[in-house]
Amino acid sequence: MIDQFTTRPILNSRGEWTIEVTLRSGELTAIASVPQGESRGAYEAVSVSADQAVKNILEIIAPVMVGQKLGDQNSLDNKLKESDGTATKERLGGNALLVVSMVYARLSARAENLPLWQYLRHLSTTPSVKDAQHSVSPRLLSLMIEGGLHAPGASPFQEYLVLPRTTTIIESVNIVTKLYSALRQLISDRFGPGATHLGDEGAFAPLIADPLAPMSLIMEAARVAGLDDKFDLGLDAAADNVFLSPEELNTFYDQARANYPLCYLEDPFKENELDNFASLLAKSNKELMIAGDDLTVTNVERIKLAQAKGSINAMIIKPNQIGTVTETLEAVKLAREYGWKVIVSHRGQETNDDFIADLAWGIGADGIKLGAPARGERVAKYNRLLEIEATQV
Ligand code: 2PG
Ligand code: MG
Repeated sequence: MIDQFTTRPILNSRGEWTIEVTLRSGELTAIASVPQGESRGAYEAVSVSADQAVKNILEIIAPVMVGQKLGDQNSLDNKLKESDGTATKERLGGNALLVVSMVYARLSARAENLPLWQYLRHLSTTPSVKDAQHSVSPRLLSLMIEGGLHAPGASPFQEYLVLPRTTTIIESVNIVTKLYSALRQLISDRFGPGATHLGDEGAFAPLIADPLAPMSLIMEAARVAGLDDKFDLGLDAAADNVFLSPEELNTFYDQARANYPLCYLEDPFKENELDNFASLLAKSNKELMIAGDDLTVTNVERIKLAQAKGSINAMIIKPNQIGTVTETLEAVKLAREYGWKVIVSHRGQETNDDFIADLAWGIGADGIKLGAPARGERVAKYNRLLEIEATQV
């Protein structure tokens, strides 16, 4: 049973306020905190200010929570949704609801003496995942070069990612750390040591106008490090913040695919351009993952719409886009029914909470998208993935 509940504002990785909640049940304690998006989709759950979230949690949510039994995520999340009562979570805030939902999951896992990923696996409503004792490691999508809203002045596109061609996290991390280091050297040699500054997610953000140049820099660094056949490339265009026409974007994607081993393309068009997504998917080979993020916002209504239009074959999962753990799992279930790949993702403004690593493992995600393998709030997730992998038999 929950007997103590505290919350307070803490800082996120961009020096802005977010919220942390501590929950106690007898001797057991769990803590959780929530991230915040920078390039947010218009259909995401509404976030309120950290001060308002603390107030809402203490005055409205805590009285409902204290005395609740642990281990019933579904009914807890339903109570949270009912207390808010809006479709967009605008009354109490998706951030206020999610941090409570997360900390409840973590404390429930502790009460059942399970690692969080296993507790989440038991909740997973996808039969093949639920029954699996362990899973293949999620594929890493690691950020090497960033731009867009995360590094204004650099590339108009938000994220140049690498996806190691290996089956374990440890081998993947070895590849991305070597590549990150080679890339730092290359950028420093080519543009001067001052050019190795970082964007908000810890990746390099060189001020080069040609949007294909980051791909060639990554491949050049890979050749130097002997890694050029060890990964594929990915791009999160975050197209809602890119001022190019759909025709210009299509030309760019054609060029990128013709010249680089691109296997992943996220938000290639704006969130309301479902038909443009669909045309790109129709003309692509099956190997290219075309993922919705701002398009789908972990929301079953948006997911159904994207399916009806034939827009995507992969989807980003971000719990704070929707506001509770249960709704996150419902979104995963539906995406799986449609045969899409599912990729759990961090956010632009992170905390050291590593919940998403357990989530990725728990749902048997196809991938997990993280920042660069540097900076504490990003490294926390890598290290938790490594820890979970080390316990797999
Ligand atoms: C994205 C994310 C994470 P943000 O667009 O995929 O990289 O960014 O949290 O700013 O929406
Ligand atoms: Mg995105």
